[in-house]
Amino acid sequence: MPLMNEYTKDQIKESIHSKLLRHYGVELEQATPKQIYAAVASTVRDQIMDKWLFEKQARRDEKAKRLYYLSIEFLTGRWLHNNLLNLCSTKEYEEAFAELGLTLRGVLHEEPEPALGNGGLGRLAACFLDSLATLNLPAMGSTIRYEYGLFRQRIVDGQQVEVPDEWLTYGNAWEIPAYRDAVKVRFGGRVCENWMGGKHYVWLEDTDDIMAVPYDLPIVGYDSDVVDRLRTWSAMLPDKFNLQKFSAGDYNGASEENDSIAAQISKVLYPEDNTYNGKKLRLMQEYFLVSATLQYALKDYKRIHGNDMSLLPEKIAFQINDTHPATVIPELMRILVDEEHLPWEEAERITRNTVAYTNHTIMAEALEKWPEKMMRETLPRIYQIMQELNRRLCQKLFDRFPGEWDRIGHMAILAYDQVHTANMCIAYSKATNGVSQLHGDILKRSTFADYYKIMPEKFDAITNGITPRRWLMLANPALSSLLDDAIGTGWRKDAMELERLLPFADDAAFIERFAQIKHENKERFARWINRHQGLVLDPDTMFDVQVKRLHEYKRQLLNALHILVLFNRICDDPNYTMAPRTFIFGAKAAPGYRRAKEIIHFINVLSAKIAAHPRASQMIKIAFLENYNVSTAEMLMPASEVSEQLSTASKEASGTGNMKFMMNGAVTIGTLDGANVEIADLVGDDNCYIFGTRSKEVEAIYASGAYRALDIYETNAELRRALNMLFDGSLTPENPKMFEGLFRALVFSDNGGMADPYLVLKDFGSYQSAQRRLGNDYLDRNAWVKKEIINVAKSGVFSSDRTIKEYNDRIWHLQALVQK
Ligand code: 26Q
Repeated sequence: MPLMNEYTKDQIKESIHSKLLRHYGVELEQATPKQIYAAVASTVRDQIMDKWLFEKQARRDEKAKRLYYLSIEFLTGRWLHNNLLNLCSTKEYEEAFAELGLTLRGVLHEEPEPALGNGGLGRLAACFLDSLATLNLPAMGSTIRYEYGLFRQRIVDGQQVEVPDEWLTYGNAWEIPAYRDAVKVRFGGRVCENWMGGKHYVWLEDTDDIMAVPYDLPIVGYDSDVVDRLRTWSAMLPDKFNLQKFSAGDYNGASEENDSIAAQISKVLYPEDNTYNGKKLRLMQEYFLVSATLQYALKDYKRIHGNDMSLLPEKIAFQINDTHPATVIPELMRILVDEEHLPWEEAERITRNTVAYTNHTIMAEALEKWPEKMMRETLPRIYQIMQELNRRLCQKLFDRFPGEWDRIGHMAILAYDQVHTANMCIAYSKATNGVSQLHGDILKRSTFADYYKIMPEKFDAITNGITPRRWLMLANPALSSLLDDAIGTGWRKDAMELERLLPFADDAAFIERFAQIKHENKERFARWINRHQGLVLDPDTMFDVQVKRLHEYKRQLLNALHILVLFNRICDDPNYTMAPRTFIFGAKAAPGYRRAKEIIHFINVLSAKIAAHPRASQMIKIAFLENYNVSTAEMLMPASEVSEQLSTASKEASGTGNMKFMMNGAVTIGTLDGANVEIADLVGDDNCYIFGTRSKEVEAIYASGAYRALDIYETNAELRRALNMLFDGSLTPENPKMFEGLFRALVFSDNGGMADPYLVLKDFGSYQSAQRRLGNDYLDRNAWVKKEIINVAKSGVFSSDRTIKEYNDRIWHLQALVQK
């Protein structure tokens, strides 16, 4: 039973007026849009606070177990609309706004975009919090309060330009500082030890300390009792600088040098996605998050459960989102051994049973491996503990694999002068899970096969999910109310009820209404992108969409080359026709990822080339969306008809954009990779377009090296012609060789590696025929809409509520807090 905390329309109006007056000394008429937004947000915040209190009290009264979800990224998207929705108060606010002469849209627009994440991994964390709160489970998300989130992307002359993301300029209306939970995080220093009274004491001296100050963001569940929180830690200089160093005459060391790095810790989110960069500041960010979170978690534990640490696994779960917070393991050991004076074995038992690890990638370049030297210098005690963890692990490995040094080296925590964080996470946690069924299988049979052999019980796969609140109810209100009319409102709490839509896939009147809503959503998107970017899109063309981070393995290039081939056909054959299509791209490239930036440039050059061709531009348009982010996705998903999921099979651990498209009715064209495999199983061959090399074959190709892109280049004339255009000047006469690098990477093995490592050429033919089938099928409008309806009907399993229930049943075992 949700608590009674709804505000009436009149209370809302009254609150907005009085906040404007008291906070800013203005009447509504003089207030700026930002002030109005702030007054509204503050009103909603008041409304959240009684549930917030309930969570705190209930958790204490019931001595409930709590989850800490540690993630270096939380890509939450804007909060106001989501909070109104989850409080079930949208209608009252809309009515109040109408009487005040405001619009919901206008107020929502004033909220800055919180971009504290790169992409999939960070967005997943945000969907998980929504589901945790909705299911009334006690949980805290924990991350860094980056002053600058992911850069904003501008496209200038077809190329990406990065602009700093100053999202905190006007403050954050949702955050609640919790100064009394501020803690000190210690870096560097010397490890000291002593034996006294039969006990071993270890401590650090001369450390460089940084204060971690928490700011909490309320996470409102949908129609639920619980408000969870996302704790964001901000780095601050301790009020007194390092006195010892100061008195030893190291003035610079004491103030500027160390302090300047300290000041940077929560400054900016690293913009690399799926790549490890080996920077010391990144390691410091990770440990800063971990140490602050653990210190707080244990303080809270003691307050509720007392000083007996043995109960920890029953009262706390730490879920680590990829290896980025991996130092949870040695940090927990450090606290239990050095500060709580537990025997090593007992500390190890507690740690193993409290921590669980999710892996999000098999890409070698994304696996974190820290130089041992950097670890020793930055975190000397943590490094020592890693050595001991490693020693004990290797002993066991040696018993199991005597003499197999290569294998042991491969499984060790410390080897070849590097710290292998993934190995530590597997060996010293209670569970390692992949994020889709296929990804889980790959972890077992290849990436972590050796570990799977000796600890099979730890490995699992829990397929990712997305919250239907943000991705269907908030993003697509028109479809949501059509669903209510057809199958009742039960799907809003239990997404599996969407299956009840299946019979409507053959209902002519329903098909008509569904199609109309898709069209209106396309119009809405076209208006929106016109306002924001000046692009002109025709909603009567097919909207074919690929939006995600730019990465070679995601193969935006496959899509673009296919468009180039279509373009050439139109140019060659005056009678060539096709159903007009708008190809929509949105993607940010990591600033240092040259190849990815070239691909963005290429797409934009191609876009301009097509636009300049009188006949081609009637049939094809490429729209490159600037600064793709959560808010853009919310507008775009409901307007999409084709979802492009083209990753080289085995490379995309899951994908979650694929799920957002499906839930809004877009039909997938994709490889059998990540969660696409599950989408294809659910909807069947008639309702998606699968192409390309299967993951096992891809693995076999990588193992044997038996693939020659050049053969395909030589035999496929159409493709060859398109590829030649990358360097023959037909696209960029002013600089003919502009994209020669792209060309060479696809056809030649310049750096000793395999040419075309992501198999773009190999999969081209198969992609082309899937596209041909799709294009033909689209012409039968009713048959196409039926596919869209079936996609929506089958998307319920991708609700993150299902994902969270699986995590909870198999790993966390949290009890829901319910209002009695
Ligand atoms: C690591 C070290 C230093 C700097 C950056 C990083 C870093 C940052 C972000 C490494 C990886 C990431 C992001 C990874 C990511 O988003 N992975 C995606 O996770 C999704 C959720 O599970 C999956 O659906 C996607 O398949 C996967 O690519």
